[in-house]
Amino acid sequence: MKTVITAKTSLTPEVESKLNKQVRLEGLSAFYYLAMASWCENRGYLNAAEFLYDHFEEEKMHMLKLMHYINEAGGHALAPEISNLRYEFNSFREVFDHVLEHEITVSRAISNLADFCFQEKDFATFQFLQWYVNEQREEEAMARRLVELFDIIGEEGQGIWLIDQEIGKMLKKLKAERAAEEGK
Ligand code: OFO
Repeated sequence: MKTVITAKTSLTPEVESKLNKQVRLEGLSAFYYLAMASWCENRGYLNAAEFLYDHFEEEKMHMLKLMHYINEAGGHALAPEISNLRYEFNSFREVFDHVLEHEITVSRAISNLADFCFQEKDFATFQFLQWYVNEQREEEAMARRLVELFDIIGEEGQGIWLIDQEIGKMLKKLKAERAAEEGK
Protein backbone atom coordinates (compact mmCIF):
# COMPACT_ATOMS: atom_id res chain seq x y z
CA MET A 1 0.00 0.00 0.00
CA LYS A 2 1.26 3.40 -0.92
CA THR A 3 1.95 5.68 2.04
CA VAL A 4 0.97 9.25 1.52
CA ILE A 5 3.08 11.60 3.58
CA THR A 6 1.52 14.96 4.20
CA ALA A 7 3.36 17.65 6.01
CA LYS A 8 1.18 19.17 8.71
CA THR A 9 2.56 22.62 8.09
CA SER A 10 4.55 24.32 5.39
CA LEU A 11 6.19 26.55 8.01
CA THR A 12 9.41 25.64 9.80
CA PRO A 13 9.16 25.87 13.62
CA GLU A 14 11.46 28.93 13.53
CA VAL A 15 9.34 30.75 10.93
CA GLU A 16 6.15 29.86 12.82
CA SER A 17 7.57 31.15 16.08
CA LYS A 18 8.81 34.38 14.49
CA LEU A 19 5.44 34.93 12.81
CA ASN A 20 3.75 34.49 16.18
CA LYS A 21 6.16 37.05 17.63
CA GLN A 22 5.00 39.43 14.93
CA VAL A 23 1.36 38.62 15.79
CA ARG A 24 2.17 39.79 19.30
CA LEU A 25 3.79 42.98 18.04
CA GLU A 26 0.78 43.80 15.86
CA GLY A 27 -1.53 43.13 18.82
CA LEU A 28 0.64 45.36 20.95
CA SER A 29 0.46 48.05 18.25
CA ALA A 30 -3.34 47.82 18.26
CA PHE A 31 -3.56 48.28 22.02
CA TYR A 32 -0.94 51.05 22.04
CA TYR A 33 -3.17 52.94 19.63
CA LEU A 34 -6.22 52.18 21.70
CA ALA A 35 -4.59 53.55 24.87
CA MET A 36 -3.42 56.68 23.04
CA ALA A 37 -6.86 57.19 21.47
CA SER A 38 -8.50 57.05 24.88
CA TRP A 39 -5.95 59.51 26.34
CA CYS A 40 -6.67 61.97 23.50
CA GLU A 41 -10.44 61.56 23.84
CA ASN A 42 -10.18 62.13 27.58
CA ARG A 43 -8.28 65.41 26.94
CA GLY A 44 -10.73 66.59 24.27
CA TYR A 45 -8.43 66.09 21.26
CA LEU A 46 -11.29 64.49 19.42
CA ASN A 47 -9.97 64.31 15.86
CA ALA A 48 -6.72 62.81 17.09
CA ALA A 49 -8.74 60.33 19.15
CA GLU A 50 -10.77 59.33 16.10
CA PHE A 51 -7.58 58.94 14.08
CA LEU A 52 -6.03 56.69 16.73
CA TYR A 53 -9.21 54.62 17.24
CA ASP A 54 -9.26 54.10 13.48
CA HIS A 55 -5.67 52.97 13.64
CA PHE A 56 -6.47 50.54 16.42
CA GLU A 57 -8.79 48.80 13.92
CA GLU A 58 -6.04 48.83 11.26
CA GLU A 59 -3.52 47.20 13.57
CA LYS A 60 -6.08 44.63 14.67
CA MET A 61 -6.58 43.78 10.99
CA HIS A 62 -2.78 43.41 10.57
CA MET A 63 -2.69 41.00 13.50
CA LEU A 64 -5.61 38.93 12.18
CA LYS A 65 -4.17 38.78 8.67
CA LEU A 66 -1.01 37.22 10.12
CA MET A 67 -2.99 34.81 12.31
CA HIS A 68 -5.02 33.59 9.32
CA TYR A 69 -1.82 33.14 7.30
CA ILE A 70 -0.20 31.00 10.01
CA ASN A 71 -3.27 28.81 10.46
CA GLU A 72 -3.86 28.43 6.73
CA ALA A 73 -0.24 27.31 6.35
CA GLY A 74 -0.94 24.56 8.91
CA GLY A 75 0.69 26.30 11.87
CA HIS A 76 -0.95 27.49 15.06
CA ALA A 77 -1.47 31.23 15.46
CA LEU A 78 -1.33 32.23 19.11
CA ALA A 79 -3.53 35.01 20.46
CA PRO A 80 -1.12 37.43 22.12
CA GLU A 81 -0.94 38.43 25.75
CA ILE A 82 -0.90 42.18 26.03
CA SER A 83 0.57 43.84 29.08
CA ASN A 84 2.55 46.89 30.19
CA LEU A 85 0.55 49.36 28.16
CA ARG A 86 1.26 53.02 28.61
CA TYR A 87 -1.80 55.00 29.70
CA GLU A 88 -0.29 58.40 30.50
CA PHE A 89 1.48 60.93 28.29
CA ASN A 90 3.10 64.20 29.28
CA SER A 91 1.78 66.11 26.28
CA PHE A 92 -0.23 65.87 23.07
CA ARG A 93 3.02 65.82 21.09
CA GLU A 94 4.44 62.96 23.13
CA VAL A 95 1.63 60.73 21.85
CA PHE A 96 2.74 61.23 18.26
CA ASP A 97 6.45 60.99 19.03
CA HIS A 98 5.53 57.63 20.51
CA VAL A 99 3.59 56.67 17.35
CA LEU A 100 6.62 57.40 15.14
CA GLU A 101 9.03 55.59 17.45
CA HIS A 102 6.76 52.55 17.56
CA GLU A 103 6.22 52.42 13.79
CA ILE A 104 10.00 52.51 13.22
CA THR A 105 10.35 49.56 15.64
CA VAL A 106 7.67 47.62 13.75
CA SER A 107 9.27 48.37 10.36
CA ARG A 108 12.57 46.96 11.61
CA ALA A 109 10.84 43.86 12.96
CA ILE A 110 9.11 43.26 9.61
CA SER A 111 12.36 43.72 7.68
CA ASN A 112 14.18 41.26 9.96
CA LEU A 113 11.34 38.76 9.62
CA ALA A 114 11.27 39.04 5.81
CA ASP A 115 15.05 38.69 5.73
CA PHE A 116 14.87 35.55 7.91
CA CYS A 117 12.21 33.97 5.65
CA PHE A 118 14.32 34.70 2.58
CA GLN A 119 17.38 33.08 4.16
CA GLU A 120 15.23 30.06 5.07
CA LYS A 121 14.00 29.91 1.47
CA ASP A 122 10.41 30.28 2.66
CA PHE A 123 9.52 32.37 -0.36
CA ALA A 124 5.76 32.10 0.16
CA THR A 125 6.02 33.78 3.57
CA PHE A 126 8.59 36.21 2.23
CA GLN A 127 6.13 37.23 -0.46
CA PHE A 128 3.23 37.42 1.98
CA LEU A 129 5.29 39.79 4.13
CA GLN A 130 5.80 42.25 1.25
CA TRP A 131 2.32 43.59 2.01
CA TYR A 132 3.55 44.49 5.52
CA VAL A 133 6.77 46.02 4.13
CA ASN A 134 4.69 48.42 2.00
CA GLU A 135 2.21 49.07 4.77
CA GLN A 136 5.02 50.01 7.17
CA ARG A 137 6.55 52.37 4.62
CA GLU A 138 3.19 54.18 4.39
CA GLU A 139 2.64 54.17 8.15
CA GLU A 140 6.08 55.54 8.90
CA ALA A 141 5.55 58.34 6.36
CA MET A 142 2.20 59.13 7.98
CA ALA A 143 3.72 59.17 11.48
CA ARG A 144 6.44 61.58 10.27
CA ARG A 145 3.79 63.92 8.85
CA LEU A 146 1.96 63.85 12.17
CA VAL A 147 5.10 64.78 14.11
CA GLU A 148 5.86 67.53 11.57
CA LEU A 149 2.53 69.16 12.40
CA PHE A 150 3.88 69.85 15.87
CA ASP A 151 7.13 71.25 14.44
CA ILE A 152 5.39 73.48 11.90
CA ILE A 153 2.33 74.69 13.81
CA GLY A 154 3.66 74.57 17.36
CA GLU A 155 1.53 74.02 20.45
CA GLU A 156 1.22 77.62 21.61
CA GLY A 157 -2.02 79.61 21.44
CA GLN A 158 -4.46 77.92 19.08
CA GLY A 159 -1.73 75.53 17.92
CA ILE A 160 -3.12 72.43 19.59
CA TRP A 161 -6.59 73.11 18.19
CA LEU A 162 -5.13 73.60 14.69
CA ILE A 163 -3.06 70.42 14.93
CA ASP A 164 -6.16 68.48 15.96
CA GLN A 165 -8.02 69.93 12.93
CA GLU A 166 -5.19 68.90 10.60
CA ILE A 167 -5.23 65.38 12.01
CA GLY A 168 -8.97 65.29 11.27
CA LYS A 169 -8.24 66.24 7.64
CA MET A 170 -5.57 63.54 7.41
CA LEU A 171 -8.05 60.94 8.62
CA LYS A 172 -10.65 62.07 6.10
CA LYS A 173 -8.10 61.77 3.28
CA LEU A 174 -6.98 58.36 4.52
CA LYS A 175 -10.56 57.06 4.58
CA ALA A 176 -11.21 58.42 1.07
CA GLU A 177 -8.06 56.68 -0.21
CA ARG A 178 -9.11 53.43 1.42
CA ALA A 179 -12.61 53.66 -0.09
CA ALA A 180 -11.10 54.32 -3.54
CA GLU A 181 -8.78 51.34 -3.10
CA GLU A 182 -11.69 49.08 -2.11
CA GLY A 183 -13.73 50.28 -5.10
CA LYS A 184 -11.03 49.23 -7.59
FE1 OFO B 1 0.90 47.00 11.81
O1 OFO B 1 1.30 48.51 10.97
FE2 OFO B 1 2.02 49.78 12.06
O2 OFO B 1 2.56 48.99 13.49
